[in-house]
Amino acid sequence: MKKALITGITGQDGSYLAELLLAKGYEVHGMVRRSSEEKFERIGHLREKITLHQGDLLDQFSLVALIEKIEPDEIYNLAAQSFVPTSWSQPVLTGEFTALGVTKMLEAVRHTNPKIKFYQASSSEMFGRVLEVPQKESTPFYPRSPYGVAKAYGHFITVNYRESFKLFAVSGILFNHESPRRGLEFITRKVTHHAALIKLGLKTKMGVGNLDAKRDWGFAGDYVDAMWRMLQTDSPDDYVVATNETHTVRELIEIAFGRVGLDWQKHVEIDPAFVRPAEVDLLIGDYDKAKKHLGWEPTVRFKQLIELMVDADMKRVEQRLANGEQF
Ligand code: NDP
Ligand code: GDR
Repeated sequence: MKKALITGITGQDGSYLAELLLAKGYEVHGMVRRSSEEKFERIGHLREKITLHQGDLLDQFSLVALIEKIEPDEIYNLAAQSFVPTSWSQPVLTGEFTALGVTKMLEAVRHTNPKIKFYQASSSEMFGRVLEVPQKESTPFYPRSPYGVAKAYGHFITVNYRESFKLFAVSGILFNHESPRRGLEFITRKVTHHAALIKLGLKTKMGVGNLDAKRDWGFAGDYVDAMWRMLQTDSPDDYVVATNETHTVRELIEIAFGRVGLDWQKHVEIDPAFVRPAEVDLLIGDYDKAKKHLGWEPTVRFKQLIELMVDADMKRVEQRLANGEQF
């Protein structure tokens, strides 16, 4: 039985990856931060099947101790400060978690067991002000936020440890991926959740920032499968994971509100508080290499993804109402 350690297991991707690895027969371990109250909603249904350990990316020895204890075959480093706007208000913390945290994980692997296969969660935000359309593995980076800069560091340190120490370390350059488990502050989930709240009469307005930003949005369940595939190859490499389709925030809102029969223009307002100091205007990924080398392709397309998220939010809000919750 293979053993996997997932950092960031309480996040969107961590929960889908844990499900996937369990289905493949893995023994799944997750690293979680200590907090005054446990918030494990996304992995609540898996609690009996996985083992959780306390640890923190900021604490080098906690990482070493964890690897020595678990002796994993594979490590998926998904933990990060992942919200782009927070990276302007907390740039140092973002650098500590999202950039240096990767070196701490790689050092822990190198000093405990360099045979462990290591996955680093890199991001299309590294392409930033894009220097090529569509973006592929060879496209140069031009990050536009402290988050993007930190991820570029995480990417290159992963490549460097592969080349310097012959670690089986891969960097998955994943474009935006979403699901009903997406955090409420990210634009897809913010929109689908608000569509449900407004439809059910619990809110009337939603403030947003830049409607013209374009993203390549895929389904998180598909993307964690690509992560796993990257660690099953004969030699470590880097891969873009995307859908090769791009859509504006405006289109996203149109589809989500349309799904519940609302005219979005009556409910959506521009709020400058959500406009970023520097924007990534356009992202669209070329996943040809992942298709050829990993046999990976997305199965859920944009409209289907947004509609399934709206349907899930409608159900969830209706359930909370039925339980007598106040909004
Ligand atoms: P989430 O924000 O949902 O999850 C982030 C996870 O990291 C949480 O489990 C969080 O724990 C954990 N974490 C944060 N800081 C620390 C720390 N110091 N020590 C230990 N754990 C920590 O992110 P996603 O699941 O969406 O993304 C997973 C990874 O993929 C992230 O690295 C993200 O940057 C990257 N990525 C995501 C993309 C996307 O579109 N979703 C695209 C490309 C890359 P807690 O619950 O305690 O907060
Ligand atoms: P992103 O995702 O920054 O691409 O990072 P997000 O959903 O936050 O923003 C996407 C685009 O929507 C525009 N936008 C708004 N965004 C938010 N959050 N709230 C708003 O009100 C709003 N209005 C417009 C943004 O300006 C942006 O252009 C995500 C994260 O998961 C990262 O961790 C990951 O690396 C990248 O995707 C790939």
